[in-house]
Amino acid sequence: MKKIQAAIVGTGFIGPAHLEALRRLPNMEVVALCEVNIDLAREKAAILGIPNAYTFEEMLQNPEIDVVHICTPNFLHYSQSKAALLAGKHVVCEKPLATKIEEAEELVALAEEKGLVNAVHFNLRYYPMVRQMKTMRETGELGDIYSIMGSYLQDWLFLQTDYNWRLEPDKSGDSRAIADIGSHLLDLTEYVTGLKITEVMADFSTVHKTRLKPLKPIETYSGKMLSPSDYAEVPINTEDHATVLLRFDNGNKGSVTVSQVNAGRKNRLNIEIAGSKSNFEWCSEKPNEMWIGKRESANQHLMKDPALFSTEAARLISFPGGHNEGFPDTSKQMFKEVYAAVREGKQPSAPTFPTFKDGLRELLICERIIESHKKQAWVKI
Ligand code: SOE
Repeated sequence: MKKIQAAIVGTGFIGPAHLEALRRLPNMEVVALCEVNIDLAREKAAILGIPNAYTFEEMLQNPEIDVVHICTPNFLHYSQSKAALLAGKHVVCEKPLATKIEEAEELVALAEEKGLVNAVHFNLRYYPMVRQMKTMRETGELGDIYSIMGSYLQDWLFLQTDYNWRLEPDKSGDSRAIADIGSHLLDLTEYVTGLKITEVMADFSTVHKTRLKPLKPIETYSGKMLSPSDYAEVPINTEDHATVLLRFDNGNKGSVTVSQVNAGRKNRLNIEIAGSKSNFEWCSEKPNEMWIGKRESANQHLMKDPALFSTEAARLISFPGGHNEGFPDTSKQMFKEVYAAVREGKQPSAPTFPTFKDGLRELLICERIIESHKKQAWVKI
C-alpha cells in the first residue's frame, strides 16, 4: 500500500505533537517540515528526524505530499490553508481556523469545491470519556439538559515575564484566551450536549496590562527565565481571563470561564452538565474518569474501560481499563479518522472528525464573544 505523505508547517508547541501522533499511524510518513525560514526548517527537521526541509512554497510544489498540517501562529492559518488547498493538498489546520469569519467562510467553500479532506484540530473531542459523555447523552442517560458550567484554566501566562506570540493581536487575532483555549471548551460543549449556543454575554479582563517581552525567542510552555536586560515592556490588550454567560437553543443557560493566569491549573478543562436524569462532570487533567451525579441513587465514578463504553467511545480506546490514555492519544485517534478519509482521497459526506465547518462555527462564536465584551451586552450568534 502506497504510504500517504504529510508535511508539517510550524514546530512550536503543537507541531511536534502532530508529528508524534502521525508516527503512531500505519501506512503514512511525515516527509517534510516547513518553518519561518529554510535554516530553521533544516535545524528542526534534523532534530525531529524528518527527511526533508522546505520553504512553504517549495513544499506546495512537491506532488508527492498529500497532506499539510498547519501548526503555525493563528494569523498564518488562513493563507497557508488556502494555498495548500489550491495546491491540491488535504489540510489539517490548528484552531482557530482563521482570525476573520470571512476568511473561514472562504476556506470552507474552497475545501468543498476541491472535495479535499479538511479538518480542524479540536482534538479534545477524542478523549474516550468525552465521547462516552456524548453517547450517554444521545442514549438519554443525561436527560434534558438543565445547565452547563465549563472552565478552561491554565497558568503558563501567569507571570508578567511569561510571553508568547499569542499575546500579539497581529499574530493571534483580537482575542487570546477565548480564541486559544475557549474555542476548545465551546466546541466540546456543543459537541457533547448536541445543543447550540444562541446568545453570549462576555466580560474580559487583562490582568497584566503590560508584559516583559523577551528580546530573544522563547516557545510555548517553555517557562525559561532570562535576565532583566533581555526584556522590553510592552502593552497588552488581549484577555488573560474571560467569563461568558451562555444561552442555548433548548432555552436553558450556562457559563464558561477561561483563564491563562490561574496558578497551579496547568491545562485544566472542566465541564459539568446538569441533566434531568444525571449530572456529568469531567476534567481534562484526570481524563480517564468521570463523575455521574444522581438524586435518587448513589453517585457513580466511571473509569475508562472499553468493556463498559459505547461502541463509538470504545473505538477511541487503544489500551485496556487502567492503562491511562491522555492528551497525545487524542491526536492519534483523530488522525486515524482523518487519514482514513485521505486514503479514500476525498472529504466524507458525513465526516466523524471536526472539519473546517466546525472551525468556522467556533470562530463565529468567538467573534460574537469579542463583540459582546466590547458592547458589554448580550449578542446573538
Ligand atoms: C496554549 O494555550 C495551548 O497550547 C493551546 O494552544 C492548545 O490548543 C491547548 O490544547 C493546550 O494549550
